Amino acid sequence: MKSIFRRIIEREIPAEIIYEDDRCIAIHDIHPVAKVHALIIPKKEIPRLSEADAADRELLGYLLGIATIVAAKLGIADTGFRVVINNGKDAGESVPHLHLHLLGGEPLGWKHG
Ligand code: DGP
Repeated sequence: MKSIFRRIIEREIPAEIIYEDDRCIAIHDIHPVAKVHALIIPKKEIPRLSEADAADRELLGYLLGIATIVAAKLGIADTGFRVVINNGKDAGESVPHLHLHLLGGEPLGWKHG
């Protein structure tokens, strides 16, 4: 079965697209937990970070670079932002298609800091 993000990439279901290239897509999260909450999603379907292999390392770095571009596009590059990957049950991962959360637009709490 296709992941929800695969369906967004293939335009089977709508999303607010912020950025797209041949390797990834960035969309607004449907359930934002911060004033600005975007998702950076690789088109390659890696279930989660712990299942990325050595050949995916360049892509992982690429996604971080795109996160900074998306932060700039959303106007949060100067005020600050956070990039998060939820991996597995304890992290609250709910979509098994790797994605980066980009959070900002307001001061962010840090319970585990
Ligand atoms: P995670 O818990 O790290 O697996 O995050 C999955 C995120 O995906 C969650 O913040 C909500 C978001 N999400 C789930 N379904 C959709 C959708 O159909 N559209 C959009 N834009 N976001 C979605």
